[in-house]
Amino acid sequence: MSRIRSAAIDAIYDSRGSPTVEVTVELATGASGRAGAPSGASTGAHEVQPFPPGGVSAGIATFRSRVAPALVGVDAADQASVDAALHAADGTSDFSRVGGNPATAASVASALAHAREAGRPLWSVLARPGVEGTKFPAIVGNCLNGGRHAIGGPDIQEFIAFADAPSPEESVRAAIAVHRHVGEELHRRYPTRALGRGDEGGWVAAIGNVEALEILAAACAAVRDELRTPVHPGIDLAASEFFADGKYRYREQTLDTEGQVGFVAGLVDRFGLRYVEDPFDEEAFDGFARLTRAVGDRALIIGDDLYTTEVARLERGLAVGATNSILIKVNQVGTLTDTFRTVDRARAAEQATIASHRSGEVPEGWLTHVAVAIGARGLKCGVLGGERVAKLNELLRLGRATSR
Ligand code: 2PG
Ligand code: MG
Repeated sequence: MSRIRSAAIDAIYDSRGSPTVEVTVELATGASGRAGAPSGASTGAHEVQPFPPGGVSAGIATFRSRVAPALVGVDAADQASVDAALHAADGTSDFSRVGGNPATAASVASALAHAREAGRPLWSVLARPGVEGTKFPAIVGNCLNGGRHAIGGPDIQEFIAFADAPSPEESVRAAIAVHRHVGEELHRRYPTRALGRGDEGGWVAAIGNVEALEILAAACAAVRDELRTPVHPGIDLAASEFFADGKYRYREQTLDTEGQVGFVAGLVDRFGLRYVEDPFDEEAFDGFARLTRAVGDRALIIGDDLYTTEVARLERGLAVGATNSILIKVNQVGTLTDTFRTVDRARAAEQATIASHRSGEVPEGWLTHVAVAIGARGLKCGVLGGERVAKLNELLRLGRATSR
């Protein structure tokens, strides 16, 4: 038994400088765990509410008055009970009274306290049936930012290095090398322009979508040669962000669904993309299915805003063959138990899972443990910036712990 003695909440800042919360859960035995919650910018319409209508301060007040008392006495070793207590204290279907971020922080902090008391790593107390923690995810590392995560960059939100080496060391090294190559090439092409970095630590440059892909694909090819390691280009289009009135509106072109299928399938073949996230609007299950039929044998087609880690939306996608992969973000649903319900369904349906950060992150490593616990195909956590490197470094530690 690991009964919760107290749960305390406080305001902290995320990597964008926006306020969020962290929760500290203390057990009767004295063991404790603390976790912060990240925040998205390109959020899916079907995510839970990150904070109640009054914002962070209202979330903190509600947590103190309603949630903390409800958690006292609950067994932290029983994650389902902890998360049921969070839902009961909230009482809404979208966590709009308590906030999905306070709920996420409490759910993870409780698991951390339990892991600490049990003397086990977090991933091992969370491991899904059949996951042994000896297979590590590929790194999904954002090297060039656009869309909502960058001012003045391309329309496509993320240009990604998908580093799929046998060991965490090699994957991390490759992702960092691609990021460096991209920066060097941007500087070589535009020597007099200032270069910046976006919300997720990738480069930002005033270039078009196709030029960004040319630079990314060349960087991946160079690193494959140099390090003899499998690293391939990928993108997160976050297409809902530039979809309006039934059309995909890029700066250079406007496409209907048919045109978008052809355009993205063409990019997969031209650049050898292995990773394609949210290539259509979040309600366009049919567009996803058409692309998956066309290129799903050679690229992961991933639903993020499409599914928002929600099992009912995943069922809709499975029914039509929308994707072969699903992005997993705990704060899209608010608790570990809700997350694992979706993960277990995805695994049963042989959908690959990608555990993901948010664009506004906290400098903590718990996401890496979630990735390992669910047997994720990928850990999407960016490349540079302390809050991104924290997750990569945690993966290095877990890799070393198993190879010892
Ligand atoms: C995404 C995420 C993270 P945000 O779209 O996948 O990369 O962005 O956290 O802004 O939703
Ligand atoms: Mg996304």
